[in-house]
Amino acid sequence: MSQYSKYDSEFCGNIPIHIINTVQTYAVLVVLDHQLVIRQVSENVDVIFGKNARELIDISLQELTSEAFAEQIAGLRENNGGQRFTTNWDGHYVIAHFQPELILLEIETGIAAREGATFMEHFRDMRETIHRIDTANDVQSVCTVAADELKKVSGFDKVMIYAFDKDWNGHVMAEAREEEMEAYLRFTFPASDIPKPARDIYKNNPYRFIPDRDFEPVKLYPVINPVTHAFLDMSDCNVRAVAAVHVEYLKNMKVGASMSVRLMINGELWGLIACHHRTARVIDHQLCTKLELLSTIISARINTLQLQGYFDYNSRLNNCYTQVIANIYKNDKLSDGLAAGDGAPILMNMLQATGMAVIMNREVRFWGTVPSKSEIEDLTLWLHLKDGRRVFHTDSLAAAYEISASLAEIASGLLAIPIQAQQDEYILLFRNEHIQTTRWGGNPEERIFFDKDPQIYHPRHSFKLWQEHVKGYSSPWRPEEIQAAENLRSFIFAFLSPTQDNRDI
Ligand code: BLA
Repeated sequence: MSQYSKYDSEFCGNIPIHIINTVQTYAVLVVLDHQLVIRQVSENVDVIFGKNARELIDISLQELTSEAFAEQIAGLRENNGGQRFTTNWDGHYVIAHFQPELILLEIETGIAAREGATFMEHFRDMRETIHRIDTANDVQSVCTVAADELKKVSGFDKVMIYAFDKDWNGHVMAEAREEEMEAYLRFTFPASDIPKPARDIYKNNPYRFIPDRDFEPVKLYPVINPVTHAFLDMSDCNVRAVAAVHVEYLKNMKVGASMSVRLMINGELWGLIACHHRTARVIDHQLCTKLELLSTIISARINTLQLQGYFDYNSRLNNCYTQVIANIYKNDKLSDGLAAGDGAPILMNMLQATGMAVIMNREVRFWGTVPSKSEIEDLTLWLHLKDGRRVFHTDSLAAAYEISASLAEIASGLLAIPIQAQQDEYILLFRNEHIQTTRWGGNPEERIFFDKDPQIYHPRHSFKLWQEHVKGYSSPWRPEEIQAAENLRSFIFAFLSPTQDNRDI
């Protein structure tokens, strides 16, 4: 709900997660200038290189690793168009990131499996999963299949498919979990749980991996990057340490390890694959890559089905629209065309209205469930003050105009198509109230606790179901419906304009 979005933009959104200046322990970070000289490192470098951070500063990558590896990194810098790249050195997975002045190498401390499976073998493992995702027939089924399949592929205790709404609250569409874990299926989580800076990072980085919630953050040495003279921008860095509020959040959720993989549609974050494990769990980089690949297949399937849905919906609208116009022509007069035969029911069906009134020639005609004649007359007086050249629409008449609860029940949604607004002539379409129930994961009003010191705050402790019922709204008018109503308004204008013969007088 929009009243909860304040914390996102004004509060949680200000946490500077990209300059946290510490890393998690599953990898070390080596920061080079473009001459491939080491300028900054994480203080755990000794785990891999046997030397402390100070000893590595100002030596070349070639000296630290090998000529071949340094050449590979230089080649990637030239040819990779700034994209991150995964390679390996001495049995360790390495992710390289290229910034204008710096190159960041994340080197995993674990040793990768030497006997890597071939691409064919990996593909064979995933073929059935891909087939199931690709043959799911609606978005909900894709999510259900994806949660089940990804739990099997990843081995996480719980996998959720999480979809964002227009206010960036997230809805758990599907969940596959170990029985003992708390169920979040069909729960909604407020936007502030994943604030904008955290969401933005998925644009460049396909996943966020936190293998051990209880890691001891490791500092960078030196603290200020000597090339940029600023804190290191770690936005794209996987091993970046985790904001304290989120560590606490994971603790409260009893999650030991977490991984979230983006679901992107047309360059926008549509949702996340949220994976939880009850204990700490480092997963192999190959598995991260597999989940990244599957996430693109899931996104593509959701995109296809959504496009198919828009197409089907628009075809239905166009079909109804043609029938409405044909009926007006057949009857020669606008009022008869809208009222005679199936005219009104088709228009109501086209715009999914539960009631309709046509106010024309000082007459009011009704279909379906509508307000009383005097209420409609009051409404038209109010509409008179609006821009009579455009369609007016609202999904909460109560928010725009003072109405009684009983009127809200039948007319929370209003779409007014002006016939001749100066003369208070309209087609009014009503939608009844649709009480919206949101199943929040914990009371969203209590999602942040402040300490006595207001600088210190904590996330909520409970994610138990907290239901909210919002009254006074109808289902929203879709943009395609508003466009169809605008088209009808233009048609009516043209129909009435030439001679004015076509109307009842
Ligand atoms: C990050 N919050 C995140 C992330 C997720 C969530 C997925 C990305 C990191 C990760 O994968 O663990 C939230 N995880 C969820 C939700 C579900 C889930 C909703 O599984 C539901 C099933 N968090 C708060 C509050 C603030 C906050 C009150 O609860 C701010 C005041 C911030 N969340 C926050 C921050 C990050 C984050 C700053 C980024 C952490 C980081 O990347 O360092």
